[in-house]
Amino acid sequence: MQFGVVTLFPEALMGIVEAGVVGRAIRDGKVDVFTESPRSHAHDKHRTVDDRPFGGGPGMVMTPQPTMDAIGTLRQRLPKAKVVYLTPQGSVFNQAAATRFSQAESVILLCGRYEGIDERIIDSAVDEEVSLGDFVLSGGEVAAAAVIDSVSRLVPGVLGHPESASQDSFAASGWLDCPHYTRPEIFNGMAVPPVLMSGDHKAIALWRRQQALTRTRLRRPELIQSSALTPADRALLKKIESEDF
Ligand code: 9D3
Repeated sequence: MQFGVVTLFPEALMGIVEAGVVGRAIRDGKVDVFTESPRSHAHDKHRTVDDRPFGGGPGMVMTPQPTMDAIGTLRQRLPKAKVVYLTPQGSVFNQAAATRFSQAESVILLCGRYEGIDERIIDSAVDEEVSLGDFVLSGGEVAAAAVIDSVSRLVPGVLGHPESASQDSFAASGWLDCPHYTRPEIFNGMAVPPVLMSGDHKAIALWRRQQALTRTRLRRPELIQSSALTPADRALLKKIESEDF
């Protein structure tokens, strides 16, 4: 999987993605991340990439030419790549979008700074607009790093067997995960739930499913789709709802 990233902060972007699982995937040649800065395509004395908004108002807007030329440079290497603009105006990124992107050979991610980019860049070069959600970031780099991370995890061979087998929250069931515990058995007076020490694998699986369903129901009720519930889940849910959480 190849990612091209248009960013004014290539070092910051690479600093995030070169850590951990994705960093190893890059070193193993399973994932490639190329950056291109609009700054390299600005030819005036001050290498200007932004200007004041027509119509007035606060902040600055990224001008079309340097950013279009940076996209063009990445396109030479990634001719088939879709261009995805990270923006608060986009549709909210989720695991289904990550899966869809992971099926492509390559993606070009476009990071904005300032108030955003000139709309004509979007009209002429952007295929899709994606947001991380309803909160304000300073630019697209943190969002691009999140997209690269989540998509790379879905590339075959990037996760080792233990990790891929561990059912990721969302991907696996669409529910939140159950709580996890490790040694010591008692920490600051808090014990591990006894069922986890029982060796009864059926009871453990039932407890974990109950915990996952309970916290999903409490924290993210919109994730529970009744059509996806087994009869056992329905019974658990009925019990949870009667128990006045
Ligand atoms: C405070 C500035 N806002 C004025 C109305 C608008 C604004 C412009 C640019 C808000 C954020 C940004 C920069 N954000 C991103 O580039 C961004 C982002 C985000 O802020 N939140 C969630 N997902 C994303 S993806 C890219």
